[in-house]
Amino acid sequence: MADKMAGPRLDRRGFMGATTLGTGVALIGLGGTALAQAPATSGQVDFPDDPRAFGGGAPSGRNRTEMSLHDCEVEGDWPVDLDGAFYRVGPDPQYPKQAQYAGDIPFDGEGHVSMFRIANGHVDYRTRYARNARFVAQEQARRSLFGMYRNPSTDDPSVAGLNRGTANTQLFLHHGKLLVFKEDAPPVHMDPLTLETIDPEYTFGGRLESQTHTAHPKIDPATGGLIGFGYEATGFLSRHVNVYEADRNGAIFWSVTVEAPYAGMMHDFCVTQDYIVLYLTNMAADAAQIAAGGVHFRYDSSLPCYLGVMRRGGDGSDLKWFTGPNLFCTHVMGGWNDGTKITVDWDGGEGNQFPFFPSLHEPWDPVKGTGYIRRFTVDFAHSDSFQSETLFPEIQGVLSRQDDRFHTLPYRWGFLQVTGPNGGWAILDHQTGTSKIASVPGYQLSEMTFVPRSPDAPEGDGYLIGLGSSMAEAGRSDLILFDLANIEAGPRARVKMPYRCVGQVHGFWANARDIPGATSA
Ligand code: V55
Ligand code: FE
Repeated sequence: MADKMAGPRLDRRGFMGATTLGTGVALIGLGGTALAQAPATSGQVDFPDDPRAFGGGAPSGRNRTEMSLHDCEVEGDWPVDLDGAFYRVGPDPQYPKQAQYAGDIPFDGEGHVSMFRIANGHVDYRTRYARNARFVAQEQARRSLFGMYRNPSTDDPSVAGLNRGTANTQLFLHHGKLLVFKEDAPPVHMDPLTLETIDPEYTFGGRLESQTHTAHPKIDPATGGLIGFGYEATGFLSRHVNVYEADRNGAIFWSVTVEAPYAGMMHDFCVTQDYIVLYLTNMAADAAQIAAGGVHFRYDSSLPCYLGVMRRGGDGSDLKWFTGPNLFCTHVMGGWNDGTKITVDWDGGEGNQFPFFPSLHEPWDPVKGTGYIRRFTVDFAHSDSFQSETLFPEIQGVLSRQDDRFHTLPYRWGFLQVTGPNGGWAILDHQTGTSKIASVPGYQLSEMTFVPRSPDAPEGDGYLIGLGSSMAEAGRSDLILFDLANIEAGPRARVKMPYRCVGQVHGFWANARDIPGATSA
């Protein structure tokens, strides 16, 4: 991929590029500006050669192949008692865009889900597209019918009013269902073993009030319940945010709709035992840009970002929007509350972290876009604004994670995707304030997911799992497992894939005991 990109593109790639989106996805795009030499439209499936175009450049920028590989080749010491599935999802362009939309951004690719089913030291691999309304319509038409990222005015008239969701960002196993998310639509429900699409628009039995759903819901470890939200909840460009909680069986028992100061990207949120913590970034929905045929968002550094806090289970009237140092935060690492005092850790930059969305006031700045762990603190009862402190200043990265069994609670271990040439997976110890980096020489690593050594293992006792791309082998993929008890020894085990796997944004680990029908072969 790198060799296909010229000059200034290298900065962008060095910043987030393949490190963020994993194998096969070049994180570039012109965000609404037409390419100088748009490819001619024809009936043939012919992706543009220009790597800046949607799905363009080397074939590794897309995959499009639904695969099954029974009994992959494994190396090293796969823990025989590890029994579960590692799921991943990312955008994988189904069709080239119509010529005038070739400048669309990678975030608009159709969601391609992959699964490594791991049991008894054996690993089976399977991938399937999320067959939602958009995918099926385009499959039948044998061409792209949707225009720019989250801009329905650019769609083919034949798909007017159809769900535009791409199911390409993150997935969760909850109440036995694999739910695949894109933040502008309800989830797609897929079978967690076959990856067959069961419901292209899952609404929790009709009880989801929001028209949208975050890619980053949370599971409360105390109850097993699912807490999620949607922004632009009551319609395209609406300022409404819906927050809900479902029990461990997926029954929504709390749902409240509140209003944000403006419509902007709210990618992730934090749930504590007592509070919901929203974050509105100044990646603002831009009606004028949308009307002009561009992408949904424009970065507006003059707008304040807001931390929105309300009690869980209330009617939403206690919601307070706090301002603070105007940081562009994207992913929550962890958070908790101690009485009315709330702490939330994010990865975040001083400026826009997404170079492919247009900026209103200034050119994209790679230094301001660089992510660090930002600890936000606020007293719900007494503060007028929130405070921020940068933790682990020696570590720069994106896509922060934790041992998800400790979300809502005080936590010790955090993980971060480290950007730059010596990239890898950072392991952050909040108790000692120390950090380590797990890396594999010659490999570029995608986002990692924490895997508990056993379902009841102590916090942080387990593994990090994720994909690596071998730079010397044209990006050929290994599934890599580090044992957190001994990262210095390098990967404890690998799956050697015979090809470059489909790219990803995020991944999720599910234990076999939570997957209906999973029998250890
Ligand atoms: C993100 C990803 C998206 C999106 C909005 O990583 C935000 C953040 C893959 O799509 O549409
Ligand atoms: Fe995300």
